[in-house]
Amino acid sequence: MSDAIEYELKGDIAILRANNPPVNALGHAVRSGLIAGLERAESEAKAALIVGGGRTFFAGADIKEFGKPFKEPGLPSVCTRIERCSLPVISAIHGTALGGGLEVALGTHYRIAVSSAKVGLPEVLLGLLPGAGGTQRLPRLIAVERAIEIITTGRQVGAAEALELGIIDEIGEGDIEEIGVAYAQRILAEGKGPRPVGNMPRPTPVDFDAIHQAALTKGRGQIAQATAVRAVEHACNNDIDAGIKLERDMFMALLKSPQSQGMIHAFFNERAVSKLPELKGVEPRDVKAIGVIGGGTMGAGITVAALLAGLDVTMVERDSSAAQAGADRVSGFLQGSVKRGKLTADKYDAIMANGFRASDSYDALSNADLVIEAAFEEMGVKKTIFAKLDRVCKKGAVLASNTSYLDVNEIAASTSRPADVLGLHFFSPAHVMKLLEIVVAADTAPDVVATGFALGKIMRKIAVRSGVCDGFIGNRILKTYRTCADHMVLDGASPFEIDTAMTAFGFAMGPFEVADLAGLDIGWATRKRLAPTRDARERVATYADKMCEAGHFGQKTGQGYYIYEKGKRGGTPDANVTALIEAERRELGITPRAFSQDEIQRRYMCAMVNEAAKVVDEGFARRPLDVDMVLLFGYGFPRHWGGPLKWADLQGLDGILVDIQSYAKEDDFFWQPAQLLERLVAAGKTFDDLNKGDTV
Ligand code: T1G
Repeated sequence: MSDAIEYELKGDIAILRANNPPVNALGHAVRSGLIAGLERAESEAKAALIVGGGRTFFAGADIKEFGKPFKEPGLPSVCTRIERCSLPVISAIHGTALGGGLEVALGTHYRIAVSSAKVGLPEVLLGLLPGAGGTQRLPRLIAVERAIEIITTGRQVGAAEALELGIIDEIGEGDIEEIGVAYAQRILAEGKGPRPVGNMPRPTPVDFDAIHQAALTKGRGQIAQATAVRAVEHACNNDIDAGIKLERDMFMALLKSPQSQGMIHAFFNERAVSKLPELKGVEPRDVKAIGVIGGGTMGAGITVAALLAGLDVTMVERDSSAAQAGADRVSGFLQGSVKRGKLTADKYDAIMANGFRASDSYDALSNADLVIEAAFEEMGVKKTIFAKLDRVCKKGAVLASNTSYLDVNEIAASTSRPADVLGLHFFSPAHVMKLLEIVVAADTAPDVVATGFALGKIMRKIAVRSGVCDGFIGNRILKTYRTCADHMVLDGASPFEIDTAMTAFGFAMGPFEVADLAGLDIGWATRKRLAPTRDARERVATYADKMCEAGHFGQKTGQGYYIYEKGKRGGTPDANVTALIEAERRELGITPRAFSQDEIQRRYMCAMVNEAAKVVDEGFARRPLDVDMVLLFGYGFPRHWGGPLKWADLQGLDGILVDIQSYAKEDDFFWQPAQLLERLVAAGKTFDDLNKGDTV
């Protein structure tokens, strides 16, 4: 017996206990151990119990095995072997039974869980579909529409809902193994034998064509969900063995798809990104009470994110009325969490009574372990604030700025303790967006960097290390691909065509819709800030300045690239913008030309990849995966591509370089090929090779 599955005979019950920490992934040793355990149980027991050791039932197939040579027994055959066991087989579920874990449970004959357990088939979140009978057994066990919803969303289902749906038979309390043994003994006492799900009637067909189309539309380019719908359709038209074979073929096809490679890249790297070798063994400073300077949208959002993470927060504003306004904003955000069921009313009361206070005095920060400044984006304001913090904060307090582009080195220099200063760049709305750029200045101490990452973990953010350059990682790259979009507008594409093209690529919104949402005045201020040092060769679209001069800042003024009508979702393209663009083309002597959707997407993405490669090569991002995680969690990059540099690897870097070189013939200032990209192509390597430690 492999020690990945421990075997223990307890009376008439053979216990097969998973022992593959941390999540009992169904690797080869576990799969072999299950088969061996069943064979032994059939020789000496009257029932078999499958249970997870440690903190959880099986969390699914071992994703680390994907892409490696396949080793029998495969999970589908393990589940079928369980189902055909001559003894009744019971699963006892705690923690999470996900993917192949739930498929193992569906292969058993009876299922019991503790109330805190969760089950699910999240394969679509990896660009896959359940590949070990999940699409065939679940719709036999529960209503087919419910099965499709669970499979195509990949969501986790709590024990109570699982019981109500029929996924599990009972909910028990206490030690999972004791519950499982007692349930198995009861099954025997009641004279119950095996109850194969696969022998249950085929599910009743539903309108699969309509559901398939809806899955394609909702998936915005993703294919796994729609493919899974067709797999469930096979369950309606085939016996279990034939259905499982068809499902496996579909699974293997998806496993080879670029989308699955992209989503598996995202899965592992959203975890790897905050594990920096340089921080190994570096102890973060203790953070329990934090201060937030500023009660505006960002300050209140950061405050709420910290409060929801269990931190004590003191907000400081310039005077008592601003402090009250900030407190009201915090209260409003938290009441929104209560309304959405993310926070109980009692917890809200406790936070507002004990965990939060607003003040107009910096003295209130004298005990803060860490302070985050979220005030007006102007260097003079920041320096004044940090000088005050330097005076009032205790020794060892970490002083952070939420600035989105100002030089953190300069901010640090306005204090007597630059080693305690870093940037913590949150993304708006800060209590919703997962990304946190940890901006490390020249003098920032390693344990202060570690404290930034520890705070990110407490606040359940995806924390990414960034060096200090204009825009750090995300906004610097955004400026480049946004400029590329403006160049295409000057040359003939419309903002609306570009938005359509990039939503077809998989973004939730195109760049001009995003600009309208964020506020056109932000870009306007940036263009004015950079104008004095701008290179004469740089092409800058000025039509947008005319929109801002007319007070059209986007959604907040009801008009930007689009016209927004009260009560109506989305906006309507503004014909005035088209007129402004045409006028600018005439001034520049440009004869507009057509852009296909493919060309728009290709240019946009090449600009993004090229700048990202420079950010990595210059050391502002530690690895290509860091850039991928920034774009995924801060800029709505479609997860099924894994991030811009994973997308580039999947497309082929040589083709991307060729395209950039051809664009450079039109504009060799904007399109300067990244040297890292040239080196990778010359060496026949990928960005992922760099993630694995390769160098070029
Ligand atoms: N395979 C390999 N490693 C895994 C893993 C898995 N399935 N799940 C987690 N890990 C690693 C993870 O990378 C991390 O590693 C450590 O375990 C702790 O994870 C045939 C084909 C279970 C809810 O998609 O959702 O079954 O960083 O930090 O926050 O149809 O892990 O420590 O080195 O996330 O407590 C389907 C994925 C697979 C579940 C626990 N299953 N995992 O969350 O810990 S495909 C999934 C999760 C499949 C079949 C198909 C979460 C969790 P490291 P963690 P956590």
